[in-house]
Amino acid sequence: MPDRNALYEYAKETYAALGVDVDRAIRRLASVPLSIHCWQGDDVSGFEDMGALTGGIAVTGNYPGKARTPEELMDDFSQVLRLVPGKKKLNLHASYAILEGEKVGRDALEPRHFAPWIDYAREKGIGLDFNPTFFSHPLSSDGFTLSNADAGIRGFWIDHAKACRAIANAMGEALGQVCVDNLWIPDGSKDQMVDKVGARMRLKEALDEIYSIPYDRAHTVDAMESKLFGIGAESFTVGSSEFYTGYATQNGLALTMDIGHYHPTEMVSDKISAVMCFCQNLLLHLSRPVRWDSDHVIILDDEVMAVMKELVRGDFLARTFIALDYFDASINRIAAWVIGARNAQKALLLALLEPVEALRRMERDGDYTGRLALLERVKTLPFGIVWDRYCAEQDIPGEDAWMDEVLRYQSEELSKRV
Ligand code: RNT
Ligand code: ZN
Repeated sequence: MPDRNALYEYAKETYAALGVDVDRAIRRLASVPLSIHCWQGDDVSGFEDMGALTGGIAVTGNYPGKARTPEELMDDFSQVLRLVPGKKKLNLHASYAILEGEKVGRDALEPRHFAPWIDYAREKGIGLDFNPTFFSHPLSSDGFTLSNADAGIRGFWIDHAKACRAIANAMGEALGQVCVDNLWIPDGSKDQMVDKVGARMRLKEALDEIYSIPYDRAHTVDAMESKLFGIGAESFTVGSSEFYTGYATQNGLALTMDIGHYHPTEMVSDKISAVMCFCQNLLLHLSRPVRWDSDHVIILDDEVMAVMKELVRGDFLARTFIALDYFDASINRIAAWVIGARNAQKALLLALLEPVEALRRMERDGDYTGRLALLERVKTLPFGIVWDRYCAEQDIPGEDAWMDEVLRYQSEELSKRV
């Protein structure tokens, strides 16, 4: 068997013949941050003791070893950091505040309640992203938060969203890199809604109030995430795709697109080049809907690869935030994290290795036969060799080795959590 360097030289030459600079692709890959969600580690439980997960999302499975405390979640995430190459961020939800016995409502959260997370991120040399939590709470039990007809309940959630923006701003300032604050609300109705516009206008006014306070975009960027339906809210969703596309566009905010939040034949990859004509920033939630918005671990599938290709082909990387959003409790949670995070990076590497210039030229010249032939040829290029090299350069276990680390951690740590 040839040595690894010889293999890499072979891969480089193969790509170079198509006009692709592999070293450059690897350098670019290493510079793009991937936001990894904290909530895969504990099935979206958080640390507030609010009881069951609500808001129309669901985690299934009972694989042992779930993180029960901030310390355990930090330990588990540190393990993930060791097994995922590239630049990483930790994505937190407000429900992961570390209150140490203090009784604090979500409307009164402050940056200090996240100080241990900020210290953790600083120590690990990673950034943070943030999300207000509008679910799993008594005041969201009727299915409406920012669009609630009750002014008192609406006000509580407006205050929560404002508090979260201040926290995101503090995180960004403390770490010297932008902290994206992503707003998703579960608001919707199980059965037919008559006054749809009433709910949507209440949401619009709530957002106007929430975003009235300006923050430095170097510290925090505001994003909003639409959805098609939730469990128990199948007939109507207040924050629909059109609603937030309109709001984000009109107000210069970032739009969040979650791969699982559209009709099954709609593809986020097809939407990116359209919304980027109007939106300054895009936040992607990489997820995998199986039959419904089931939030399975992302695999290296057509849609994840197509999304990354769009970002590279359209030169949108600098305006896009890439985040993971899935939760599977039926398999080892560290592995779930690592598989998804590595797949996101693999998909991005594949996109960076695409001979875009050659493909563009063919398209411009009307050579659609050549374009199709090259798109198919690319699929059998020695991508795996480049990926292995990238992991080695980053000092991260390769495909043949990372699972051993997960199993070791499972037997030394996770198996003791009963
Ligand atoms: C819900 C949204 C949202 C959540 C997280 C936990 O459908 O996708 O992003 O998954 O906020
Ligand atoms: Zn999402």
